[in-house]
Amino acid sequence: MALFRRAIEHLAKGLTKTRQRLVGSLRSLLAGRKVDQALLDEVEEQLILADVGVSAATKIRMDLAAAYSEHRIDQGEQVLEFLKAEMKKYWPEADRGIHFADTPPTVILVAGVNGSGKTTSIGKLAHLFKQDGKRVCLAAADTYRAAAVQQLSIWAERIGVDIIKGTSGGDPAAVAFDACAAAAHRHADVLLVDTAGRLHTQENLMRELTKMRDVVARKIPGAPHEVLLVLDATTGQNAISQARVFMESIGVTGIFLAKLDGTAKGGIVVAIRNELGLPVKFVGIGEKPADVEPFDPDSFVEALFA
Ligand SMILES: Nc1nc2c(ncn2[C@@H]2O[C@H](COP(=O)(O)OP(=O)(O)O)[C@@H](O)[C@H]2O)c(=O)[nH]1
Ligand SMILES: [Mg+2]
Repeated sequence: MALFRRAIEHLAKGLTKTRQRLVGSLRSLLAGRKVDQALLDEVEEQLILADVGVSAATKIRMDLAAAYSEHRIDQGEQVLEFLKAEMKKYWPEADRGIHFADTPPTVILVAGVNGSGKTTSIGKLAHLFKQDGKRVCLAAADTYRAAAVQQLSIWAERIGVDIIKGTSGGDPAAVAFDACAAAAHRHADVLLVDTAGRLHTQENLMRELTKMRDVVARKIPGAPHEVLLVLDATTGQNAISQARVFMESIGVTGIFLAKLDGTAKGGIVVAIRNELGLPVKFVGIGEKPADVEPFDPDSFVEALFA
């Protein structure tokens, strides 16, 4: 319970902008009003403004309208309670945890466009896993930019985990391959593989990532055990279309939603669930190693409405 509360407080801080935007405006809209169709229209509009996505907002409005006609909600204030309960139900069966390999190392490929927050999110995950007592290795397979390798090295040093690097400009798949061998040799529990987010063309990037996937699978049976796609929450609906491309090409198993602290459009979490059907596994809420929380709908919704 104490842990749950701490997660909510931590999340609530990260969700300040979204809460002010979404819940703040809903509260003032709903205060002292009786529910009617016009009010429900306004609620729907606020949800869309917070990037919940049109289809999710429409569905929520329909559920609200049904509850209204069945006299389950009548006062504006009850709408908030209804929304809270409704949003918690949005992630019923989703598998949010990391699938760890039966035989370590668990290989986690981390993909996403440049600047989405891959390297930072890898640092946070490494920190989280290390706190759990796991032995963590990082693979610097974004070999196209020297700065990228250096950035990951700084994180490795900061957190105190191993890093496997290749030669600058070398073959990223070769780095991933060597990192698998090294991680197994060092009895690592988890290997986090950083990848490039941009090549000359999107096709090139997807081919490169697919190759990396295949190489890793050849070295360690069952790998990659997770393919996490890092999305930048501040890019709103753009993130959704990006995700579709990655999903088609490399088979994403979950989302790391970064930079939730930097946006008032945190409703994107609902849109991801509704439009992509992919589990958000972690959210990033700042730039420090500890600024990450495993995604859990109950604590997320409590934090949003805190
Ligand atoms: N506020 C905030 N900034 C973040 C978060 N995650 C990453 N960033 C910042 O986003 C920028 C790009 O991150 P980086 O990890 O280099 O992205 P990459 O190109 O995908 O590897 C950096 O300035 C990070 O500090 C987050 O959760 N919150
Ligand atoms: Mg990077």
